[in-house]
Amino acid sequence: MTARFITIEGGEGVGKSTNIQFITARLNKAGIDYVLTREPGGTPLAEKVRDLLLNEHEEAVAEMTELLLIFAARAQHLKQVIEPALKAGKWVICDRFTDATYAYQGGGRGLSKSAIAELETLVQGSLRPDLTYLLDLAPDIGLARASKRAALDRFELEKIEFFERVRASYLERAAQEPERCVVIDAAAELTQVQAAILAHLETLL
Ligand code: Z5A
Repeated sequence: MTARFITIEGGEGVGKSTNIQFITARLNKAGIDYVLTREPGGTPLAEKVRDLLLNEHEEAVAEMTELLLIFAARAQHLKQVIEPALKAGKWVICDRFTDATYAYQGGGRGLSKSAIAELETLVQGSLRPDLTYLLDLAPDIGLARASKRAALDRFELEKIEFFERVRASYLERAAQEPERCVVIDAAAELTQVQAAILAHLETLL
């Protein structure tokens, strides 16, 4: 079976972690060899960059610094984990990838999408996900779900307008690439969300 690079995207608390567990359980059942990973992070060095990105600092983090840190972590992740796995014929299931950069740094922070596209090509070459599940949910509901967990990180401290822009950017990208992006209504009951994911996933298996 051809190696597949699948990403799961969406705003805070949309259910990415919950549904990734569901997806990998189905892959296990099908006997598919896969690597489960996440961004920012996925290697020891990239996880250190993740800490820098998610934690608050004494100085404000400049938008461009944030963008470059994200791509620095991604370069390491690609080299150490994603590319070797795909080369070895494994599937890669990744919790967030470059769509998140277009959504958060592009839509949320207002950085130029052409600058993001240039870095995307520099760091990834022609590598893009084969398939992306975008879990779509109104930010107020997602943030309420997420707030039940640990302390808020640096992104979660942003105002609701930031997350509205993130959501709009995700939906815009999904509309531009409908053959890659499957938009799932994450406001539905979990069983319904998982039924929608499964209906699509089965077509790959
Ligand atoms: N970031 C960036 O800016 N640029 C980039 O390029 C990349 C990332 C790659 C990483 O956070 C941060 O990095 C992120 C953007 C930035 N911003 N923040 N924060 P992350 O991905 O690690 O964390 P997150 O987005 O905050 O994810 P999360 O909080 O872990 O949420 P989740 O995984 O999507 O949700 P969950 O934990 O599966 O579910 C949340 C709760 O809702 C939980 O109690 C579930 O049981 C419940 N749930 C799930 N589904 C349902 C349904 N359908 N109904 C009811 N309740 C549900």
